Amino acid sequence: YKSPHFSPNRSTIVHLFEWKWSSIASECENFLQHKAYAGVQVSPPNENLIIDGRPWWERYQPVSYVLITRSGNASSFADMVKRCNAVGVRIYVDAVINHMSAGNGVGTGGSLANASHKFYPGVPYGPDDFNKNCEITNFDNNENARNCELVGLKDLNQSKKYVKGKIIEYLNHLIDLGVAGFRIDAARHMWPSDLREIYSNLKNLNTEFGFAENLRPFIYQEVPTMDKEYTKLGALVEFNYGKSLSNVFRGNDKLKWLVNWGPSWGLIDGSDAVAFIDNHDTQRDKNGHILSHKKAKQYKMAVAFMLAHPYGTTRIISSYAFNDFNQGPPADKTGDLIPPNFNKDNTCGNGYVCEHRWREIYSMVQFRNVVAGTGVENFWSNDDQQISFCRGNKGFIVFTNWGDVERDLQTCLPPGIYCDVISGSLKAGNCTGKAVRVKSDGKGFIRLGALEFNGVLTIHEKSKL
Ligand code: LAG
Ligand code: CA
Repeated sequence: YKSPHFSPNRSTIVHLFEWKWSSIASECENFLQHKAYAGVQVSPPNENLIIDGRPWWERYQPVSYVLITRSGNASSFADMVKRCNAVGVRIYVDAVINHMSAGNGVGTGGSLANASHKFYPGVPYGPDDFNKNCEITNFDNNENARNCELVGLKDLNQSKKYVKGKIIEYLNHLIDLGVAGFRIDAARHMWPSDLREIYSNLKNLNTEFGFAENLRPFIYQEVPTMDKEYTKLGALVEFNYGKSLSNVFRGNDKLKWLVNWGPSWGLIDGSDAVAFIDNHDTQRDKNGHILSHKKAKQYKMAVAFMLAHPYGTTRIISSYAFNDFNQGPPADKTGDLIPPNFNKDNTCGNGYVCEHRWREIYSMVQFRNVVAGTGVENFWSNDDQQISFCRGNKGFIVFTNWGDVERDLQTCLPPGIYCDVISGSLKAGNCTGKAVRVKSDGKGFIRLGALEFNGVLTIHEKSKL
């Protein structure tokens, strides 16, 4: 359950938050495959409660497991998975299986939700399929956190065979359609023993979509603290990763300490971890400690560091712009989603930020693929806010968070002239950014000013002129 089953020479999952299935299918074909992205995390595909004002979080209020949402229906979902797999991009589903909706009403597929009496005829679930009425007040208490309601969401009783069966049926349907795995929403609020049984009843990945025989789905669980009970079952999203790196690149900690980035910083083992800077929840945190597109220079540095470092399975979010917590994705008056449009320079319009289309970010995804299998070597720091390191003899990266870098540094690369893929890119043999001359001893003279647009410089095997 811990392998994402990426295609060869690919890495990184991009969360296309609130995108339509038809837009994701085109994005796989037109952009993601060419930039060597490995996968897409999609918003929950199952029917959700329609909530006034259409906040993004209505999708975390399930009404049934029918595949009808604002992102599309079952056939557009199936078409997306097929087309993305055909170009080597895997699909991972956000699986909301801990609970059903908190409110009464109608779902995106027309099913009723009678939360007051716990009837969800679209599944169907009835009152006996839920835990007691109690609110989660103590996240550290397993009984309370797992058998009570999370922010009022009706809490399913997964210890019931019937409930497990419905969840298994839903996830297996998605595996039949060709998905490669699941983000398990609110995993901390379910018993590990129940999750184990659910996972073990999942089918192998569908070989019709190019997967080898006998592959288990990739499972990454939303668990806020490092917890051995869950790492036994599958991978975990590592919240401390983005917390610590945001702190570093905000200038509250020195870059030089990144020399031992990894479990020495209190992170879980990299092979258990999905690493990310921000997600759809943390980018909306009131305290603002987590870096996001809203603080672009530092954010791009943190993402570049993540993608340059071998730790974990990396994930980035692709956002729409928002001003307040509830604000939903771009939509017209009838509530239909408005997809992004695309500018000449690759950026998105119609209210989408599209971090995954920023040159600094997709160039680092390529860097990660080029240097795969190598380690961090020749870590250098000025004993403060400037660092550089090599990935084997294949790639080299420099950061400054304070002061100008103007010196010879060991790049570990064979002699030649290389194009910095952060300030520009290599196009038809020409470098549109800064060039670095690597001498026969592997050293190159590096200029990276503290006030430049980006605080990173990156060269690698495939950026050689
Ligand atoms: C998650 N991970 O484990 C999701 O990443 C997170 O986005 C989900 O919460 C949460 N678990 C439940 O699936 C989101 C919003 C909440 C929202 C909830 C249900 O962050 O704000 O709650 O989805 O839609 C909202 C209101 C609450 C209200 C509740 C019930 O914000 O005030 O009590 O709905 O009506
Ligand atoms: Ca629960």
